[in-house]
Amino acid sequence: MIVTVRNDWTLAEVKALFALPFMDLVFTAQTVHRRFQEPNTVQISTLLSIKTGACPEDCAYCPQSVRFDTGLESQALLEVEEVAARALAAKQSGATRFCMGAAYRSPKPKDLRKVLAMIRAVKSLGMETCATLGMVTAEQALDLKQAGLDYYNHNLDTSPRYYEQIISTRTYQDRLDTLQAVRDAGMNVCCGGIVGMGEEPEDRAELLHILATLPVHPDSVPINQLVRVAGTPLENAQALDPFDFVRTIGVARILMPRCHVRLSAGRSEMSDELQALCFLAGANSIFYGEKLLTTGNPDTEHDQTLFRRLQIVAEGAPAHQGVAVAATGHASHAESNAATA
Ligand code: SAM
Ligand code: DTB
Ligand code: SF4
Repeated sequence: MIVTVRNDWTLAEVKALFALPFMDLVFTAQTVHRRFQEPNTVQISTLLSIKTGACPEDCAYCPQSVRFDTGLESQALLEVEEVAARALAAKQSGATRFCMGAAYRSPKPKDLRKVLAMIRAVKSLGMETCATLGMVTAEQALDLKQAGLDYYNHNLDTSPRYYEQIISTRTYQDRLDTLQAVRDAGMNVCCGGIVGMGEEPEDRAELLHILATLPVHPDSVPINQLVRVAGTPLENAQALDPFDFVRTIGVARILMPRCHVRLSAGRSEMSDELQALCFLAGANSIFYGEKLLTTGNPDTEHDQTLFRRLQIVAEGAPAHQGVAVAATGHASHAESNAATA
């Protein structure tokens, strides 16, 4: 099998991957995974909500929108020292990347200055830095890059068609513009979406098609399963067939062989076996720590046990630290654009 990194996938090809028999899809995804990624290795990110709630946007999935009564307590932008202390604790428990999330439509200049100080503080701990602050301009993206921001997370969330039913306060094009500003500033792009919002299978295919035909594939692709939060318009969304979640991971892996596919929100509702299937289908990144932004995530002890049971090691962490529990004995990432299996 010839495996090449491509940006010219057609929607028909993406749909054909989704239509593969489940075992064929997982087998193909794992084969691609092993050509481009370190097997048995998962990258560990920790999330911190640095500004919580009272967001003016109307994203129908989100507990932080000011428009929905979810009982969430708002929290103003944290102090730099507190963020640095939380990052240090995350590092000590095995995380290599620290992601700071803020419930903004887009950051105001005064707030951005404080976030830049947070980025410098986290970077000085030797961690990779990531932020998700809503829309940013080209100038703001350059400021973030200069402060030492490695990754910027901004999701497309779903297909353009279904997006219209989920968010009205910013357009799909706004999101693409932010991604371009981030790319142009030289930062790594972290961009994915949410599944289980009541979308059709075609919407999942279209989302992945758009991600896989961006000028450059995102470096990280978070695949979130909707966390159905009471008080949001999607609180009663129908649960997705777990195999369709795995299919989404597998197709993302095949389309974007070099990226980190992150098994993101929704792990608290997944069995260990389902998570293992996601890793088999090519997921190689997770959020680690007992909270995502405002909702729960598995206990760290539980994740450590899961990693030990699956002999998964944390990317970039020495074996004695936290979740790094075994050695893989495998060579480094495949480096060429095309590999033959
Ligand atoms: N406010 C910024 C923005 O929207 O770009 C950054 C924070 S926002 C919470 C980051 C991402 O979290 C969203 O784009 C969405 O993909 C994801 N998210 C939010 N609520 C979620 C939920 N209930 N379930 C799954 N993912 C969710
Ligand atoms: C992403 O794609 N998922 C994370 C991160 N990027 C910022 C956020 C998930 C949020 C889940 C709902 C919550 O905890 O508020
Ligand atoms: Fe605000 Fe981001 Fe939540 Fe949308 S997803 S309501 S922009 S915090």
